Amino acid sequence: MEITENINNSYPFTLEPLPYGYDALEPYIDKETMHFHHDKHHQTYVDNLNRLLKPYPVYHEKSLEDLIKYYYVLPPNIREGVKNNAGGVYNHNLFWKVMSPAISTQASQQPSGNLNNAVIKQFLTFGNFKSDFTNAALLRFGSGYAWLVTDKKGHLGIVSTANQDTFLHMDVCSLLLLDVWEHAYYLKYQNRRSDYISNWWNIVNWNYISDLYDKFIQ
Ligand code: MN3
Repeated sequence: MEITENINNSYPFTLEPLPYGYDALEPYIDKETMHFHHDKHHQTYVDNLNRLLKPYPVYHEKSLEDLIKYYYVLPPNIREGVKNNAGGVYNHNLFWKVMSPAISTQASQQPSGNLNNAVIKQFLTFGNFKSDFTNAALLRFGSGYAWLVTDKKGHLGIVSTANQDTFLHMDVCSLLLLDVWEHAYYLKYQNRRSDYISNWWNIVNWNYISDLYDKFIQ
């Protein structure tokens, strides 16, 4: 399923703007971190991807998703670079969307509808789910992400990936992801990844994620 709503989804790729202001996720993620994370790190993935593809017009029509899924057909000298940088573009496009400014109403603090039912069925409580996801994020060695994914039948899975790997080669939909690269939290939290994670739950956009789930399951 194509869940990246990039208006320019082939070469030259452009940086998707944040769907909210740089300070919108305060106090959980600070404005300075968002500027660095989006304007520098995310932008660098976009720039590197364009630089690698520039000499190869034959790949200029390929979508971001296809470049990631079929990276192995690319020339060997750009193969790894395209996989990593296209993954970086794709994952950050997803990451901004799963967050939203903190809202104090109880309803927005957890999933709703079908997704809520699936969480309860598989994890018994929302608290268990949060704790499993938190562990996946904490135990990710080095850089990477924690994910909540679903298959077409609506079965949920919590997993973690290294670097900028994606789930595009599998028949699952990524619902929720948490960036645990140090660049995502170091300015505010330094080495305290666990504080970053526990604060991050306040800004998860459950309305968006519950909607994604409904669209993907059959
Ligand atoms: Mn990042």
